Amino acid sequence: MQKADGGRRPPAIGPFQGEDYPMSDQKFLGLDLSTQSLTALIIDPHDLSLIKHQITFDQDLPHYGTKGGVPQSDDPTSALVNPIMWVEAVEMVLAWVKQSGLAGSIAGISVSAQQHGTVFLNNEAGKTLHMLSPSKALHEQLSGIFSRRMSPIWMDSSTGAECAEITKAMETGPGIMHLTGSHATERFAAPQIRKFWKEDPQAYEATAHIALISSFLTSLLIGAIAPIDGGDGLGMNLVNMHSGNWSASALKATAPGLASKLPPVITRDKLVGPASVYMQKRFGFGPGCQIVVGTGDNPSSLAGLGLVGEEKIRAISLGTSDTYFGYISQLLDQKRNHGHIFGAADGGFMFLLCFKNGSLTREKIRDDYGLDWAGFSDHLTAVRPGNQGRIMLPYLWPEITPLVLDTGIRRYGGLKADDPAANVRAVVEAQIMSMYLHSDWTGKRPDEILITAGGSGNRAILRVIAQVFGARVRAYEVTGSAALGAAVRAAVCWMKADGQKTDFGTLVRDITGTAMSEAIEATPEETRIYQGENGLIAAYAACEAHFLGHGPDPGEAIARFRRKYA
Ligand code: XUL
Repeated sequence: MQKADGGRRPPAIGPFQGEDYPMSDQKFLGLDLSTQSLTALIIDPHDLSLIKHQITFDQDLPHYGTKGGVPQSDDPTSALVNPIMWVEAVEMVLAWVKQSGLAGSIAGISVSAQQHGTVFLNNEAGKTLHMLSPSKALHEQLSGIFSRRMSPIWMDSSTGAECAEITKAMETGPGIMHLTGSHATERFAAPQIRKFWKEDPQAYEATAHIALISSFLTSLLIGAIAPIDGGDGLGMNLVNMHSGNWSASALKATAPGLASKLPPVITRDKLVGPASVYMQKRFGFGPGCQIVVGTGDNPSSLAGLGLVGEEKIRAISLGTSDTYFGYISQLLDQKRNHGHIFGAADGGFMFLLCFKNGSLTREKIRDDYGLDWAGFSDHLTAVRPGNQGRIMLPYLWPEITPLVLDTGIRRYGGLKADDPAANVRAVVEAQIMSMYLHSDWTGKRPDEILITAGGSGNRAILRVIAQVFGARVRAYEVTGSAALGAAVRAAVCWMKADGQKTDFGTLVRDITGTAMSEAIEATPEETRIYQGENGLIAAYAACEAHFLGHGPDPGEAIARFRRKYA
């Protein structure tokens, strides 16, 4: 099926070949491309084994000159990555899968990727992906398929003007938030596409396909342009969350001719094609190996934590960015200034708040005071909850929630820069209180919170989360819930197609076994220091409102806190 542009449609899915994989040979591969690394995780849902391999962009692909996975830029609002680096990373991890001797047993694969980043492909892309030569590496053959050399990623916040334009163009209808689940958001695909169209209309014109990073990597696996899933698709400001299709008014507000450059949207996990002939010949996957639609790292984490369908337990990911998220079966349509609705693997939804000043900010404070993580944790525990009303607004990078472009650390309530322990406590309290404050629209406060990603190993940070939220907190000790989510999504979708009984919660519990840490709980007195009347959250909110220019000097709010709690 040749398309007019010379590209090809995704291959027909063909008869499901579950019988090619006897039980002992049903392994599933999750590929998770985060900001800083690419992880391959192989799970076996029958013997419950799990093996993993990771490559880190800065160390393993030094020729791209990245720091934290992104080339350095003088403009703090810009974050662009060469997509061929991701392709080379895929080549490296799949070479590991081949070496592991397990490729032939892999029945299904799915991708998880950092959300929002866009990859712009020319009209050679479809054909080239289909005709790859197995004797050559992926990145050696794909450098000619891009119509834009650098892909904007989620850390880019340079599209304020385009967000305003899109919002205005859509204000006569129900509005962009009601339609797409998010305000026009700097890092989302629509404003990024609009900016590209405005700055380089010719290159935009030469773009035949716009992919998200998750659909781009899936395209590499099936050898054709892959669909976009609703989990990642709702992070574009382009999909109508009520219908699950592209929104005509959002497309129109974004850039001309956009509909023809976008693939179909799939709103629940589905097989999208077999591994391409190239993948079979070069890396040893079997002809029956099926690819499950790729998604964003957050919808994937939701699956990897076993929370698809679970509304009482919420999750916090302490990664490059920190996120607070949870499953919702019904759309929440409260008026709100922050947060997003994305799709979930079962066709339901999830809410998410993203905080850009996550682990990199904690690391910077740790380094500024010459500490290691043990020292950081000691300081964090040494200071009493509430930090005597000393408060920090730690915007070392432009912040997403709330939107702050003017970077820097602001200190209130007598917090002195030369006091390491007070600053360590202040940065962590600020991060967690911001999560609590800005998630007031997400329904009932949770009884339990699961913590994932790099920071989840730090029990001192987990304790602050328990104190601020007043919830039981458990660390999820399989670092990499997004990678596990990718593997588990591949398994659940494939096994269901094979007629086997399975669901996310059971499979994740079985695979992770004892990987959930003992619960950490705070005392009610500790939580009252934050949530009580005139508590630290109220004082923090006053500092934030003052800084954002819509509140009085927070001195009085801090004094009220001190009178009651310090
Ligand atoms: C979510 C977001 C980040 C990225 C990178 O909206 O921007 O969590 O997905 O992890």
